[in-house]
Amino acid sequence: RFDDNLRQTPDSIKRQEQWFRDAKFGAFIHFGVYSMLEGEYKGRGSQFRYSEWIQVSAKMSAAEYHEVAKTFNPVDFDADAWAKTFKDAGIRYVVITSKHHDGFALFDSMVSDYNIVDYTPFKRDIIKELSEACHKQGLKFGVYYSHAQDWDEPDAPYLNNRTKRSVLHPDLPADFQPDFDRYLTKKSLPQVEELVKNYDLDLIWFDTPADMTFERAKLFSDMVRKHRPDCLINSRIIHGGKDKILQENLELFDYVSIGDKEVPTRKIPLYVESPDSVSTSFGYKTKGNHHYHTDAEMIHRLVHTICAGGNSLVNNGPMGNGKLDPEAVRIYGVMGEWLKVNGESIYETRRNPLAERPEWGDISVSKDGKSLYLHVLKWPESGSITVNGLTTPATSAAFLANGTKAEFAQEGNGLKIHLPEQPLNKYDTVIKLSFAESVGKN
Ligand code: H79
Repeated sequence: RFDDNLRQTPDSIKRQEQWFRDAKFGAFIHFGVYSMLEGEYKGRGSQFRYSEWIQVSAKMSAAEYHEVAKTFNPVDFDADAWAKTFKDAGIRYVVITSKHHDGFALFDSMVSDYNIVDYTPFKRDIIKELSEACHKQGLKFGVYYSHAQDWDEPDAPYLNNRTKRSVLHPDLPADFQPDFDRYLTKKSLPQVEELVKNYDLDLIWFDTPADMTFERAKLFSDMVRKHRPDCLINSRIIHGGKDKILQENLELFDYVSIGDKEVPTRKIPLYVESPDSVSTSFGYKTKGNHHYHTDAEMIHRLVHTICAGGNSLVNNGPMGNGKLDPEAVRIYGVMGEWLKVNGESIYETRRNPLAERPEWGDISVSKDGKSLYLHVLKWPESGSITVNGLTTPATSAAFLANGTKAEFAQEGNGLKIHLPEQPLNKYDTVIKLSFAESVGKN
């Protein structure tokens, strides 16, 4: 999927370097009408992994979904409380669904009344409130926007025909001819214009580029850049999460979104972000097949993503009443506590500069290249770990957990560190290995 000779544009690199490459840890939020249903409608739909897909998984017509949307009233929504929870967990940026594939907008849109202000008793602009709360906390703020799919619009492409248009829109004339460009002109592009003009966005996260040609995607990237030149754009403006990235498309976006919940296993030549989640779903789910990751899994997923050269955007699905999911809050809390001690090995680091990913864990490096962070994820029975491929002598080694020195011996390119019997942290014991010179870039 990634040719080694791919080259990002200098403009994109500049935009990334303003904050994105140092931020590393973001919160993704999937919130909408589907949050109320928790993955099931009239006993149907829970077989899908993702609760935000309920309209499709339960085969709800647009009219049926509208009836649910009219009751969306997340009275306990408190943007300041959300932002504080994220901030306390060491999160540096937040990306929330401003419109998912269901077509329902969480912002005050003049383009379509199918939005939280005009269509529900709640009548408050969630995107506005959250953007202000996040910026007050010093967090960067972005929105997810499903620009190609829209289950409320018969003109939008339908999941590569996985779902019949006639299920969602049973009253369409038999000879209905969908016109994707009509949908783009009428709703998708004008809503993106509203978002970039009216909201203080640091990032816009497009998703699922069904039928998205270069020409169509360029309309979106031109729109964003005209109004908000520093706003980052993800690759799903044109590439799906599993697509092969093409050099000629790199001018359209700033960084690559890898697959949903994908944890990179090797170094990637472009700057990436993993859309991860605390659980198997993105939207809040209690029905059917669903589980949360363990605390250790969450920290290991974060570490591997950062060491491969990317950011981790960890999703939580708030509940229909507007409160954050308590289990997601707990998991973020665990990650935040770990980061308070070990954050130096995550924030502002760069990917592993050595040729190999070690079998005992993974490696990140400080921006100046003079300190390696050895993440010991699997405590070795041998009582020691080795680091191979070094070209310069190490000067010190210390455990981040308590600052104590680690004993090491270097012979040429190989370095051996003796470990205590027990790990110093139950998820990841980090050793800072420092050098007088940079160990090299990768
Ligand atoms: O917003 C989240 C997903 O809803 C969205 N991207 C992330 C960030 C997404 N859009 N499309 N896809 C994911 C891929 C579609 C997967 C599916 Fe399925 C295949 C949906 C229905 C069939 C997987 C398998 C989920 C249910 C069954």
